[in-house]
Amino acid sequence: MGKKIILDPITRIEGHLRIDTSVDNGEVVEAWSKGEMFRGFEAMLVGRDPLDAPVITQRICGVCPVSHAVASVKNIESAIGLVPAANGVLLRNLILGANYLQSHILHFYHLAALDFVNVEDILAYDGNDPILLELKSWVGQEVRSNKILPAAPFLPKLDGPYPTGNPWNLSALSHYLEALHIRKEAHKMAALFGGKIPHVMTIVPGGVTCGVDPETVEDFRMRLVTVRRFIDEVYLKDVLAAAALFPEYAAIGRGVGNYLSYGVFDEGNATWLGAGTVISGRYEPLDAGRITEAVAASHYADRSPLHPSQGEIKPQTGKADAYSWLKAPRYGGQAMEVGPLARMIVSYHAGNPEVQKGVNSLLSLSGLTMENLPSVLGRHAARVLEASLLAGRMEKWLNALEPGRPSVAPYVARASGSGQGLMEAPRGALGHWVTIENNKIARYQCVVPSTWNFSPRDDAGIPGPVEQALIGTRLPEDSKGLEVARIVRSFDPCIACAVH
Ligand code: NFE
Ligand code: MG
Repeated sequence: MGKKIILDPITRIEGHLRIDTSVDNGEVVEAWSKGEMFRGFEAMLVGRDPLDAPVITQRICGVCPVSHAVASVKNIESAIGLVPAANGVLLRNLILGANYLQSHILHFYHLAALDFVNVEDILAYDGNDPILLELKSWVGQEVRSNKILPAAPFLPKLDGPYPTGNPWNLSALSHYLEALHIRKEAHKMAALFGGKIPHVMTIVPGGVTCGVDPETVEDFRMRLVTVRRFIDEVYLKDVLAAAALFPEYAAIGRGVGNYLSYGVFDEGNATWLGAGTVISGRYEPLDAGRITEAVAASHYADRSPLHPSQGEIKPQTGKADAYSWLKAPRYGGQAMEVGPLARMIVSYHAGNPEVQKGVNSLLSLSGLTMENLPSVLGRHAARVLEASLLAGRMEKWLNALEPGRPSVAPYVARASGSGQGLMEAPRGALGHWVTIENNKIARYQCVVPSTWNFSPRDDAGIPGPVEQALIGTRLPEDSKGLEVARIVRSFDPCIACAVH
């Protein structure tokens, strides 16, 4: 006799996500990913000046605003034929890089790692370390009052097997606190060149308005050293510890097996992390003409499927068979996984030597293999690898800045045109498309990383990547959905972005 496991809402993520699963004979046989809200950013942009787009689209999200700023200015630049200044491109990489580091650390320590931590175990520890005492006081209060305290978001948690008496529990919780300070450093880095964060002020079509001041460059460099040390000495070790403690998660949450990257971090005419797809283990260059969005299972009356340059916004409640406010992006009709794992796999197959070396070293350290990299553990491992490689690369971009040279090219408006801005946000492939008519935005469409990963079924009935990652998962008899939550969070969902 089958049963349903419903997680509603999924907590410790961005936005409103509900996951339904049908379980038969201890196995997930069906899964539905449901975005539970409508927002309307694309509609708000119609009729506005194109220069409003980077300002407004950043407000889609407080976690990845820099990505929307970069996608938006690339989009406008492509529509009006503007080439950004070299310093501006480097500064964008640095602001975006700081936001990536912040986001990856946030995801591991503050959103996902608690899925694997025996929080109450902390009460059994002896010692006078101030962090231990602080943790014990919070967790003790939570356990006694049996409710969530604002200061300590560790409990309640889903029932299930957690490690007891293992140093991992203390390590993960104390690094939860340290990671808050490290994220503050990363935020300061983004604000040094971005003016403020979240929602930076300086990224505009043509470049970055803040200029290159040597003192600010050195301030950024010092903070990067701190963040990089944390990634290489703490974050990486904690991911490896989780891999050693939960080896079964190398075989859980495999997913769709197709990977997409638009490429990110501009360097000359190329990107540091490359664009392309890997389908059935084969690399192909990116063809942006193959991107579509379908709405058969989505609450929209749009025509379906459509290329984003022709995208529509016709919300429709009560539509038969619709179960999500996300659309269903597809590439040549296929569901594609996006995100750090996809970027590492695409760059690896495209022959990026730095990524190949990093992936090979990660596999030997973690005991993972190329075959089980697509998994819950593989996604966490790919994320920390990317953070580590990126922190190293940012040093190069800092060194390439040229004080005294312009960081922004003059903006000359065009009355009409159309453009696309493709880049990679921390969570994966992000595209913005614009049509300008009579100096105003006539159409603006975003197709966002979590829209790819958390998409519902498409017109052909093909489930989205997360739905496919859940189907086939074996669950213990008494499961309350902990395994489901671990798979879902490995994709780092942001439903605020996904619906926009
Ligand atoms: Ni709201 Fe975002 C990232 C974008 S995800 S976090 O990363 O774009 O869908
Ligand atoms: Mg959209």
